[in-house]
Amino acid sequence: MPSERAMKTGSACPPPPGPGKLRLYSMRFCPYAQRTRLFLAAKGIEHETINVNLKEKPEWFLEKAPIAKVPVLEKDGKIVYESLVCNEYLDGIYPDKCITPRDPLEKARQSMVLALWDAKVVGFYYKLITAKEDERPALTKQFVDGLQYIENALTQPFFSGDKAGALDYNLWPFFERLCMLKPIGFELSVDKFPKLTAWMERMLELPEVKACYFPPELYICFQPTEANTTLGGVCVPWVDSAKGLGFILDKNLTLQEQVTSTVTKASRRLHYLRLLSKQGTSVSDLVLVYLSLLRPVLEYGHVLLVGCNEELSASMERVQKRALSIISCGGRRAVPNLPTLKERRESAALKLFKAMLSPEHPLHDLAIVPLQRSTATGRQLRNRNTYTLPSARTQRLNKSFLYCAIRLSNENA
Ligand SMILES: N[C@@H](CCC(=O)N[C@@H](CS)C(=O)NCC(=O)O)C(=O)O
Repeated sequence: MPSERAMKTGSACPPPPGPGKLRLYSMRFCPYAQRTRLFLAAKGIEHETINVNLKEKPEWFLEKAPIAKVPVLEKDGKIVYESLVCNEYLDGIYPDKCITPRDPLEKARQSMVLALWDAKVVGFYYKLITAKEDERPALTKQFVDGLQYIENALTQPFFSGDKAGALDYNLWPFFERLCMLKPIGFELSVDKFPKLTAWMERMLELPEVKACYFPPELYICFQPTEANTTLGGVCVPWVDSAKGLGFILDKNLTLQEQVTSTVTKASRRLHYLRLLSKQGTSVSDLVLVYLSLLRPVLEYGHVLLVGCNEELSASMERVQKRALSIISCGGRRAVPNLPTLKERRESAALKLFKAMLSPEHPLHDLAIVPLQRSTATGRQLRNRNTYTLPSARTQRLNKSFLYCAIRLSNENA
């Protein structure tokens, strides 16, 4: 079983694998490590996996693997690194179900296609992921031109012949990740790449591919965020914090902090309501003041608070109750029934989500990401009115606007 948490700097070196046991050092989302995971799965090799945090590499990992990259194999005190080397090594020490071609010419052919991949495609793929908007058209063209070489190299159902083989497994991880280019406008089209798209469908059916597969939404979560993003055709830079209408929105801001800040600001404004009430302002005018001066503070960006807990929700609701109590002079005057802030939050979240489903909406690209599932070629598994909620890795994600809005939409479908 892979170690639950990736091991990082300062972690103790795990004891070596027992005699005859194989260990893979990996990183869950590394395409190169996936090459080796595919070989291990296809050959049915028993092994253990240790995931390594590549941003904070453990000291012991650097000692074992001077190249400092995954995948790395360890067996009987011996270390092997580099994905292609690892895979050939696996075929060497576990000769059953040999995947590497034995015929020298076929082996050379497969290596040459991989060389084309390295020279003409993969670099543009990585550049595209982090490219600025104005760099994308040229990079996309180079990427598409490079892919054409790979399309042309596919002359049988699989790159390796009738069955998937080394070249298929070594290329596949990058195709599984093509979904990461969708938000920036690239999709592998059937028209332009009929052979590659059909190959992808075939690959997705293989048990070894399924065993090592991650759905698009997971890759998109792990996308580097240095790149600018486009909303409604406008390039929007990623920032760590932004100020607006007296609020500072920070990437580390918690729902608790945001709610506390809005409640504090709104509560201060109750003072004006009290003054106006003492001066004999009518109920209807006081309600107007509440609706235009106070409630907007409580509702600033409230769709983002749709997943907040009961306690936070109640603290906002209390401000509205105090306002209504002031307007009603402690219950002596009749006041209109106002919807709860929670009801308004949920209906605003639902309304925004529905609007985002329209391709014209500037936030459309953000809405469709969670709705794309498992098919790497971009088929949407969308059931007329309900949407499949992708699994959320964290509570925070699960409580975020899109997840809550999808749930609300499904409940209302
Ligand atoms: N040529 C290597 C590339 C492996 C590679 O780039 N792995 C990445 C993760 S996807 C890595 O370990 N990066 C760590 C680093 O560069 O510091 C192979 O085929 O194994």
